[in-house]
Amino acid sequence: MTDFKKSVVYEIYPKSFYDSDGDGLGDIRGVTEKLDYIKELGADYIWLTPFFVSPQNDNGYDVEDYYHIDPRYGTMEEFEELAAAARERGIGLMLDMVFNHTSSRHEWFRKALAGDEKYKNFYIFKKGKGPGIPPTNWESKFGGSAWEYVEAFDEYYLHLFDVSQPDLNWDNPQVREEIQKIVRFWMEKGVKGFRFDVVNLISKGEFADDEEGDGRRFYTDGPNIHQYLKELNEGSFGMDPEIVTVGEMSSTSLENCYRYGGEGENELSMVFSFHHLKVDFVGNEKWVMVPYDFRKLKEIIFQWQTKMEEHRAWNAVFWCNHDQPRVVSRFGDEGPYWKESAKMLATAIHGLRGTPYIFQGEELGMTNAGFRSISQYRDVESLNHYQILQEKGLSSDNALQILGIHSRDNARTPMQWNDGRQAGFTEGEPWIEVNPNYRYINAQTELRDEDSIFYYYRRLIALRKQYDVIAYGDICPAAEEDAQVFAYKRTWKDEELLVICNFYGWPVSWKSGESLKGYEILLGNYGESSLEENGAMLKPYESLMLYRKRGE
Ligand code: TEU
Repeated sequence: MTDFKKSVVYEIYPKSFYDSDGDGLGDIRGVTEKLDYIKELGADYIWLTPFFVSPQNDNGYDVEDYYHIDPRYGTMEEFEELAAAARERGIGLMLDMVFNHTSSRHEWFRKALAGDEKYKNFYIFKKGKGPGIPPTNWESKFGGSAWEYVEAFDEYYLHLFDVSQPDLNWDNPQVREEIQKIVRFWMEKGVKGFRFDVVNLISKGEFADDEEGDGRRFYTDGPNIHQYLKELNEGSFGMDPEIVTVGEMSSTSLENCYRYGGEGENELSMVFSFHHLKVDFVGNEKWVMVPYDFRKLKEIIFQWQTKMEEHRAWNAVFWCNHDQPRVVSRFGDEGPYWKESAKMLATAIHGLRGTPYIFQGEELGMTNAGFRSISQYRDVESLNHYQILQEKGLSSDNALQILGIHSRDNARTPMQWNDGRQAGFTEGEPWIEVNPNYRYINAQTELRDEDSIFYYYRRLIALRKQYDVIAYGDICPAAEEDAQVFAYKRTWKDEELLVICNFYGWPVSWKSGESLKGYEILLGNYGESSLEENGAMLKPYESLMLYRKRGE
C-alpha cells in the first residue's frame, strides 16, 4: 500500500497537458502517452482535473454527467487503458469530484427547471426579498450576485460560482445518496484517490444578508459539513482503506481542518487550504496589485504546520495548481535567478510536513502566461473580472495588468514539452496560447540537463522515500523573525532535517542559533555552499536541505 505521507501527487489539467489527436485540446490518451515522463519524475499519484461530460464553461468544473467522459477528452475505454497503464507503473489515479454544484445542463437541473419537484429539491431555490431583490446579498466567486432569477417559479437559484453552476442541496438525503453512488462507480474503475472540489461549501447555513462580507461566512464550513463528510466516507471511499482523499477547503479555518484531515476522524486523508496564497491579496480581494507579504507567508505556513501537527491532522502542501499563478513568477524570479528560485521554492514546500502536490510544468519552472490582450484569456473568472474592474473605474490596461498577475490562465497555458512548434503540445492550434518562452523552458531541455529543475524535483521526491524524517518528522519553525529567510527543522526519532531558504535575489547572512556539527547537505541549489558551524552566507535564492542523525 502506498503511504500517502511518503507520496507525492502530480496534478494534470488534461486540457493543457498533451494533445494526442491534433484538435488543440489535451486528452486522456495524451496523459497515457506521457506516463513514462511522470514515472521518471517519481510521482506516486496523478490527480486529473475533471474530464466528465461538460459544456466546459469552467473547463469541466461544470459537470453535466458524472458517469461519462467528455468526448473531447476521450472514451471510457481510453480511461481504462490509462488506469491500467498507470497501475503497471505503480502510479495511482486520483479523480476530481465536483459535488458542490453541477452544470446547469445536468439532467437533474433540467428536470428541476421543468418543474419536477423531486429535482427542484436537488438544488437551492428561494423566493426573493422583493421584486428584483435576490434572497440574500451573497456574491458569486466569479463576480456578480450568487442568485439567478427563474421567472417561471418567481424564485432564484443559488450559484456560488458561475450562473451555469447551480449549487446542490446536500440537506436532501437523495442528493447525498446519488453522490455516494458516483464515487462508488469510479472506485470500481480502479481509481486510487479522489480530490473533492470546494467540498467545505456543501453545507449551507442560514440564508441571511452578509453586512460584513460577500456571504462566505454563511456557507463555508457549514453546520452539517462534518456529518456529510463522514457519511460520504462511510458510504463510499472509506470502504477501501487504500484510497487517498483530499478536500479543497475554500476560506476554511484551522479548527475545521483538524477534523477534515484528522487521524481517526474518518473524513478525508488531507486538506488543501489557501491562506498562504492570499499574501498578495488585500483582505479577500484578489484583483489587486500589491507586493506579496513574506512575513505573513511564513507566519501562515508555520501556523498551519504546527497546529495541524498538534491535532494530528494532515496537510496537502503546495504552491501551484490550475487556479493559481505560477510560483516562480509569484514568489521567485523569472529573470537571472529563474532556476535557483524555482529550486528554492520546491525545497521550501517539499521539506514541510504534508503531502506535496506538483502542478504540471512546475517541475520545468514554467512561468506566468504573459498575456497582453483580453482576447488571449479563456477563463470565465478572468473575463468576468476584467469587466468588473473596468466598471469600478480602472482602465483596461490596468485591468490587464492585474489579470497578468492573478488570472488562473497563468497556470493553464499548454505544457511545454519541447522547443518545436506549439511547444510539442499539439499538432493543431492550441485552445489557449503557448507561452513563447517554451523555446528555452521545456521538458526536452530539462531532461538533457542533469542540473535542471526537473531533476531537482525528482531528487526531492526520492529523498522523501529515503528519509522518514521528511515524511513523518515533527515540524519546528526557525528564523521566525528573519525578513528574508524561511527556515524550519523536522525531527523524527534520531533524525534531524534542517531546511533553509533565502526568498530574495540578494545574499543574506543566516545564523543558525545552534551548532550545525554533524549535518550533511542532502540537497542545495548551488554547486557549493558557504555552510559553517553557526550559519551560512546564503546566495540569492539559495536553499539548503541538511540532515543529521543525533549522536553521530
Ligand atoms: O476552485 C475553488 C475556488 O474557489 C478557487 O480556487 C477559485 O478558483 C478562486 O477562489 C477564484 O478566485 C475550484 C476549482 O479548483 C476551480 O477550478 C473551479 O473553477 C471551482 O472550484 C468551481 O468548481
